Amino acid sequence: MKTYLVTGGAGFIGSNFIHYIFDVHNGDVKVINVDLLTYAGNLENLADLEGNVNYSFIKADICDRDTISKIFAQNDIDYVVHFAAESHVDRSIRDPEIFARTNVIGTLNMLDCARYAWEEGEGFKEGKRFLHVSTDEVYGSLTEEGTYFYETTPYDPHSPYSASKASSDFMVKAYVDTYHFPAVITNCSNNYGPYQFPEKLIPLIINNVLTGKKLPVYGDGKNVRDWLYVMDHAKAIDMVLEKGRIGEKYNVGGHNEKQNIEIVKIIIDTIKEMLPDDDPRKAHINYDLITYVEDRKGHDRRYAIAPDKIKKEIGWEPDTMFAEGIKLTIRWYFEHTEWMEHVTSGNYQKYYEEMYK
Ligand code: NAD
Ligand code: TDX
Repeated sequence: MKTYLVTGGAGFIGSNFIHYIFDVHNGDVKVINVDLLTYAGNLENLADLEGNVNYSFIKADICDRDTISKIFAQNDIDYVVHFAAESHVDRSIRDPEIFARTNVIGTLNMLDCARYAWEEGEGFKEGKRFLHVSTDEVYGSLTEEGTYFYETTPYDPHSPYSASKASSDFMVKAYVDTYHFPAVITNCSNNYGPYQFPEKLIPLIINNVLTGKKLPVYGDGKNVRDWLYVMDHAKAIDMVLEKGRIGEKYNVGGHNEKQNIEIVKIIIDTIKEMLPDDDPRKAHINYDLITYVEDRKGHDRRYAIAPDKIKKEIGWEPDTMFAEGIKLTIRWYFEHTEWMEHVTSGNYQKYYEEMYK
């Protein structure tokens, strides 16, 4: 049975990934979830795993060398899956420093603690893997239609967020090149699905439609993102851990490019379609809620991933097409109004204190 140290497992993708691996490996995995529980981390996302002997949670900062090295000393970790990060571009524009601390220094600390724990003779113990979860934003911005980000595309980050992720990717590369450290990197496109914090476009729009608020669209609404259902990202990570070559990087994406304004309209239409006719909210849900607002500073125009390498080398394919994934996501938010209330009201802290008192 493999032991996974998952950082940032209480966040959006991390919590979906933990559910995914318990499910796909029939519970035959051991997971240690290390998360600082910032505003973006929520243990409610994993409430179903409380009491599972193969799952444990440790509240810790990835920058804290003592605590992280103790976790390595006390557990025989096979795989590190490193999600923990500050992840929101708009926050990075307002407050860049925490992005450098968490994303760069935190990644360096995780790498170095793993290096010391896994060292054996001149090399590293057999079978160990450090998977660094990165983003397509490190490649910069595309303008011409039909062009894509490949693994060989030079890095050209623009926001403090993407610059911090690019720096952390280079730190991973440095560990591979210098120490032959057993790391791989995945660079994924925009994810959507359950448990995503409502500061990101899709859950923000769903929540605002359901509560009758304006729908803020930055600039002309024609910026393009390449959307992937979060469980398909989890599947890619699981497959790269098993089959990826050390020192390689793998782009992850499902060729699903959409302009932001298209996304907003799809969500409005889908919610209208899914709500029962007698739902009083239905009458107020229409395109008039769309409000064009000031553009994001340095707003990247278009992202589009070429996933050829992961498909060819690893055999990964996405399972959930957007038309289905967006319905699954909206349904999840319909059914989890309490979750939304907790994460937007600060009640979550109360939940945490009650559970861990
Ligand atoms: P998220 O913001 O939902 O979750 C981040 C998690 O990290 C939270 O649980 C938070 O509490 C934790 N965390 C933050 N600082 C920490 C620290 N110092 N120590 C320990 N834990 C800390 O983010 P997400 O959207 O789930 O993204 C996860 C990873 O995937 C990030 O590295 C992000 O760059 C990458 N990524 C995200 C997307 C996307 O579309 N969301 C796409 C590609 C890659
Ligand atoms: O209110 C909004 N209105 C709007 O028009 C918000 C929150 C966003 N937008 C636009 C900005 C982007 O063009 O929608 C697009 C998507 O925005 P975000 O959801 O903030 O995602 P993005 O900036 O593309 O970054 C995301 O994908 C890559 C994640 O937040 C990153 O963590 C990931 O690395």
